[in-house]
This record gives sequence, C-alpha cells and structure tokens, in this order.
Amino acid sequence: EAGEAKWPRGEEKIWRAGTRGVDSDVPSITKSFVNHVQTSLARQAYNLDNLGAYQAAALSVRDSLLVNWNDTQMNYTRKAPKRAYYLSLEFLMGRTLDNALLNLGLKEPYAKGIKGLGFSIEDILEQERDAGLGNGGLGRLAACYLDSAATQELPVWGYGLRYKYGIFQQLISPEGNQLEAPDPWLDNQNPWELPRLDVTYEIRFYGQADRLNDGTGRALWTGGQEVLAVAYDVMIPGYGHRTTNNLRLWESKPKRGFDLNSFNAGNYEAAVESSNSAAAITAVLYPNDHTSFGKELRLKQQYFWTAASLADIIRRFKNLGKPMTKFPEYVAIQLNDTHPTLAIPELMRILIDEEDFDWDTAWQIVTQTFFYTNHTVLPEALEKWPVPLIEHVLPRHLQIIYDINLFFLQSVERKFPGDRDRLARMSLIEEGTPKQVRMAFLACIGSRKVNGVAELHSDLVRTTILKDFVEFEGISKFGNVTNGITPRRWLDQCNPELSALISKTLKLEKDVWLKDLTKLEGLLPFAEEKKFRREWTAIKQRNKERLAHYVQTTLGYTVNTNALFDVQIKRLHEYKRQTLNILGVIHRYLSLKNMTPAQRKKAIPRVVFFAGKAAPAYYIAKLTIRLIVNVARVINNDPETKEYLTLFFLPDYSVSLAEILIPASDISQHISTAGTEASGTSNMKFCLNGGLLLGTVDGANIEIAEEVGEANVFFFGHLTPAVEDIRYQHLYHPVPIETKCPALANVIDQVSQGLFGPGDVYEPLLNTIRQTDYYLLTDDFDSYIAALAMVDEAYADKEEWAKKSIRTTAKMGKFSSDRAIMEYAESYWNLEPTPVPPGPAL
Ligand code: B1N
Repeated sequence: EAGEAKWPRGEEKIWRAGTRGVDSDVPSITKSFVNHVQTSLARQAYNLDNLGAYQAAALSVRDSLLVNWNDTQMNYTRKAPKRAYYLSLEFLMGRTLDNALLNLGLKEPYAKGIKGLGFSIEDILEQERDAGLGNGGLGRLAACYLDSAATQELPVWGYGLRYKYGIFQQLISPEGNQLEAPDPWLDNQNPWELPRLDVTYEIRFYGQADRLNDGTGRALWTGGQEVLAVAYDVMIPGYGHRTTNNLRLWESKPKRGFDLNSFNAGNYEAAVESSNSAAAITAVLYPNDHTSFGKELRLKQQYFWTAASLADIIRRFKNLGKPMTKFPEYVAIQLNDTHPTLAIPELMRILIDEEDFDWDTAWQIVTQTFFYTNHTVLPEALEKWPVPLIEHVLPRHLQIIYDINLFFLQSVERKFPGDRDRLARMSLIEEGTPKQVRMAFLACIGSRKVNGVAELHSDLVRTTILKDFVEFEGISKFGNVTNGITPRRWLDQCNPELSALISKTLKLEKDVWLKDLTKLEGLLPFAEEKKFRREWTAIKQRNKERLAHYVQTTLGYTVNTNALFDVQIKRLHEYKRQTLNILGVIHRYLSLKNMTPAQRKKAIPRVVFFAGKAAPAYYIAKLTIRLIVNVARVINNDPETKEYLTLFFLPDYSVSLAEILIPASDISQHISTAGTEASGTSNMKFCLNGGLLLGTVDGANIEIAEEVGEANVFFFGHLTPAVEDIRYQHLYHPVPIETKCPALANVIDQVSQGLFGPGDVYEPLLNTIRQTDYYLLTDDFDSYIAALAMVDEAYADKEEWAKKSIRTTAKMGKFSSDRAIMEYAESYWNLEPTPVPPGPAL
C-alpha cells in the first residue's frame, strides 16, 4: 500500500508497546503532572504558582494529544486518502487547554487530580493566554472548522502563519480613546506547538525572471532574497475519538543566521538588518479587516505562507509515488478569502518551471485543485495588488498572472465576440495608475468551485461582484456553504450548566447531541413546561452574574443583574453600525429623562454591553468607541436613570471574553446595513445559548429566522434590494435629517451640543450621518427604535420570553460547523472520513 512504513530498527516489541500517553485515571494524571513540574519545568511544589500549574497541566495533556496526533498522521500516510488543506492567514484559536480536555474526555479526572494537588482547574484555565492569530469572524471560522474537521475524522490540515504578535491588545484611555499595545502571546513558552526545525523551505523574493524562449514557456527565477520557512505544528483534537489533525504555522527566519557577506566585510549592522527583514515577515498579524492596503510586507506574508504551504503539500503528495497529473485526486486546497490567491500562480510556476508541464496541463491541474470562499462583497475589502509591486517582489508570478489573463480573455472573446466592455470588466488587470491585479477574479478563475458564506451573501456574490463570471462559466460553479460554529466551545465549554441541563432533558449523553446538534429539537416540547423554563432561566441568570462579576473585577462597576442584558460585540466598523446602537442608547436615555418617576418605574431596566476592536488607522471607528465610553460615563452616573439604563464598553475583546459575554445575553444585536454582513457567526453563538436576536435582514440572520421562526427574532430595517436606491436618493435627492427622522436629529443635536463632553470631537462621526449616510442610519433609525420597544414589551412577559429562548436554542442544529464542514467535504473536496483504527498504530 502507498506510504506503508517498513519496520525500521531495533527491538520491535519495545517499540510496539510504545507509550499511550497519560492514562485517564487520576493517579496517572497526577503522576504525569508532578513529573512535568519537576522535569520539564524544573520546579517544585514549593512556590509553584497557578501559571506553573497551568504549564504542567498543559504539558501533561499534550503528551496524550501527541500520541493521538502521531497515530492519526501514521494512519493517513498508510491509507493515503484524499486530503484537504485549509489555507488561512488567520486562525483565531483562543485558549486550548479546556478544549483539549473536553475533546479527549479528560475534564473530570484532570479537575480531580489537580484539586488533589492543591490547585483549582478554573484558576489554572484562566492562566492561559488566548492565541489571537486573527481579527474576527473569518479567523474564528477557520478555528471552528479545524475543530469540526477533526471531529468528523476528516483528513484536513490547516496552514497559516506563526505571528510572533497576534491581534493587538486594546486599552481605553480615560478620554475614551483606543490605544494599542503589542500582544506578546509567546512570551511564556507555548506548550501547544511543536517546533519542526527540520521541516523548512527556502522562499525567494525579488530577483529576475528570465523567460527561456525555447518554446516551452518556462522561465528562470534567480537572485533576490531567500528566506527560510520553519514549521510549527499545533495539534487539533477531534471530539470523542482519537483523530488529531494538524495546524501547521510557518515562521520566517534568515537563511543563515545573518548575511555572511556583510558580516565578513565587517558591516555588522547591515548583517543584522537582513536578518531582521527576514524575521519581519511573520512578526505581526495585520490588524485591519475589510481593507486592502497594498503594503509590501503584507504581500510578502501572503507569498511566504502560500509558497511554503504548497511546497510542503507537494512534498507529501510526492511521497505517494504518483505523477503530478494525479494531484487533484489526492489534494484539495481551500482558499480562505483571496489572501492565499498567490498559490494559484505559484502552483503554475512549479508545474511549468520545475516540473516541465505545458501550460494547458498545468492549468488543468490547478483549476481542479483549488476552491475559493468569498467572505465579503464590500468594495474596500476586495484585494487588489499594484502591478509594479508584484513585479518587484514576485517578477515570475507577474508574468504568469499576465499569461493567465491573456488566455482567459481570449476564451471570453470566443464566447462573447467583440464585447470589449465585458473584456475590460473581466480582466484580471484593472486599468489605472498604477494598474492593479484583482485577486478575487484570479481566485475565481483558478478554482474548481467558488462559494459565499450564507444564502443571501452567495446570491450577492453571484449577482454583483462575480456576475460576469457566472455568465461565462455557468452557475453550477458558484455555490453556498452557510457558516457554522463548533458547539463544543460555544455551548459545552462556555455554558456548562446549560449543556448539563440539555443532556439531562434530552436523556442523551452530551457526546451524542454535541456531535449531532439537530438533536436539540428534542427540547421543543419542554418549552411548554414551567419547571423546565424555571431551570433554563436560572442558568441564564447565573451566567449574567458571572458576567457581572467580571465587570466588577475588571472595571469596578456593579451591574444590575435583574436588567435585560443587551450585547453587541464585534469588530468596530461603520457597516456593522455600532453607531446606530449607541445613538439608540442615547435616545433611550433622553426618553427616560423626559419621564416622570412614576413612568420610569414601568421601564424595563437594561444594561448595554459593547466590546470590539477598531483597526488602529480607522478614525471613525475609534470615534465611535470614544462616544460609547463618554455616553457610559454620563449615564452610568445619572442618579435619575441609572437604575434603568447603564452602559459598558468592555476593553480588549477576545475569544475568551466572548465565552463570558455570550451565555449572559438576553438580546444581541446584529444590525448591519442589509447586504453588507456576509454571514456573521456570533449571531449563531448567542442563539445557541438561548439569547434572542435583534437584527437586520442580513447574512445568516435570515437563515436563523428561517429556523427559529420570525416570531422568535426581532427584525427591523430596509431590505437589501432597497439599499442601492436609497443611496442614490441620498446623493441626488437628499432630505434633511430634521424632516426625515426627527428623533435621530434630536439625538445628534444632543451629542453635538456637548451632553457627552465637547461636541466638536464627534463632528466627523456625526457628519458621516448628516452627509452621505452611506450605511442608512437615517433610514433605519425609526424602525430600530420600534424594534427595541418590541424587545422591552416581549421581555416584560418572562414566561413567553423563556419559551422564545428555549425554542431558539432548540432550532440551532443547522448552524453546527460539523454540518458546514461536511458540506465542504462532500460537495467540494470529495473527502471521506478516515478514522484512526483502535489500538497502537505501529
Ligand atoms: O467573515 C466571516 C463572516 O461571518 C463575516 O460576516 C465577514 O464579515 C467576515 C479582510 C476579512 N469578511 N471579510 C473578512 C478579514 C480580514 C481581512 O484582512 C477581510 N472577514 C469577513 C466568516 O465568513
């Protein structure tokens, strides 16, 4: 069989007995823990703090993961199934220890063992730093998909970059300004990664590309800079069995410690500089999402990562002993957005320049291998790279991109003769100064299938940005895979009490329903039972108290846990309309101020939570944070109203903070302008935890409403087809806000007149609404306020609210990332589950 390992050497019996990692009984666990304290950490029981205890626990769990990881990889090598590779510049993993314990089924014995040694598992788990190698939804989606692929026993590896610094740490100044600090997450060594110092590739930048002119189309790429890519492996355990997949992250380093020529010439500084420039490639995650910047270092990150990953994938494929023409039968590569699109010309370069294939055969292989997922239709997010920059950094790739474009446009011309507008629209090269390469078009034509991430979004992809390509290539290439979330982290781990109640109620072990989330439907009849509703609500209450405790210890504020908890947590962006939310809060505040004390007594008390980071250069988003913080300062100190309305901006939003906020919410807000949020995934997390959704008819909100029923969501706002016309009206027939939306005009006036500190500070933010109002705040404000009032009304009836909450959770089965990943495996990659056989693998 392909890849069969021959018995290598020495005493077979000893090798075969091997190690099974740590046994799952408490004495074995404590022994392994103490062993790691004394040997790996070189410490003792004396002075062992929680951090040391965390490290020992992590190293002990890692032993078991490694055994499973080895057996999984050995099994893949033996069976040689088709494999899929998920290329993503971002993997927003969060913490690992609790997830590893859950997936290995070791939570209880570790908690017991650690308690016996004088520590508490909760305190130990808190010691772990988040792996924040992502900005938001796109990176967290990649993390959920890895968990689900391993759980479904699919041979899938992730490939990404090992950033030395992840997403910046957010601080909020007393004035309400966002400040950024670096995130040195690797400072205490990372027990979850395995350096593979022997797995390295040399990656070239700059230099010359000389076409050979021998009729083969080949070229020689020489000179320039060579940088070393070093592999670090992160183990990804599946839930409830031994399959443990791999996430391979690349680190850049100079090819030789430093530049020898400069060193010998006595130019020490120049020598170290070149080593710095190599290390710079994987130094830091770019903190912008939804913007394409055209920065050389970002382009180098993209090429470095795709080239190293492809070289590694090809080396593994070649071990099978098959010809490269069989590559697409054994390899599927999923492009997470356009960031890894350079993999397409890179594979062409390898096939043509190194493997001697002719153009057509090479293109055939390429277009059978890649799959492209689009995650946004916002124009500013669509990646374009200046032609001169690509020419400078990757001269050979620019030649190949031009050749791809030439052959492509020739084929368009054959199908639509003489349609010059169409050719200009579809060209990979956008005319202008400078010319730019349109990466989404390259990803599209280089892939076997293209998909969006929710039904509405996939429709928008087909009818707007890739419309011409649908006409040219046929609709069947363009699909949809609605996003999903892993119920292990986003229910069982973050809301253990709810998970236990669900198991008890369904009379199912959690490993049954956590693997088949549609089983939650069994909760529906219990919505009618008063006793069950009381248990359900009591758990929500305790989760609210847990969040209140967090706010008390971090911000020093006491939170009213009898209030409705209203949460909006996501990246700050104009299209997500945190501004609409804060203006709505001000509107509520002004209304409360206008009431008599007797009227106020009837109001539903509300606590509003915001969290989220703004890209460091995104001025308007930062102003929105500043407004939120200053509104909070005023209303939280207003004795007349603070019983009824308080507001918190929680700094430094992260996966771990989301795990506290989500289970505590009564209502969460997903209020993007219709047609702008591709999917959203936190909407799914809130609903899975029994929080209701207040949102626009956008992204996955629509499919959530289809599942749970419109009676259980609060929708408002204009619909997608109206948005374009309204924007046109704004430009050519503007109506003053005072006329169009007096309530909003009044709120804006109050801000402007200084109710929340000097008003002039906020003018640039307010002007975005007064002027073009691209995101339709003036159009949606009234219906937003009406929807908030509906929420109050519904919340007043606690029994009905509990029913809605239960029904919502019950109908969330569709949104498991297990379902999503199986759609990719079956309809895109053509992969089969490949379980690890029982017993030792050797
Ligand atoms: O991807 C998520 C979706 O649920 C969200 O709706 C969508 O906004 C998000 C450039 C992006 N789209 N595009 C990005 C991230 C980083 C970057 O540099 C764009 N993120 C999304 C998962 O599908």
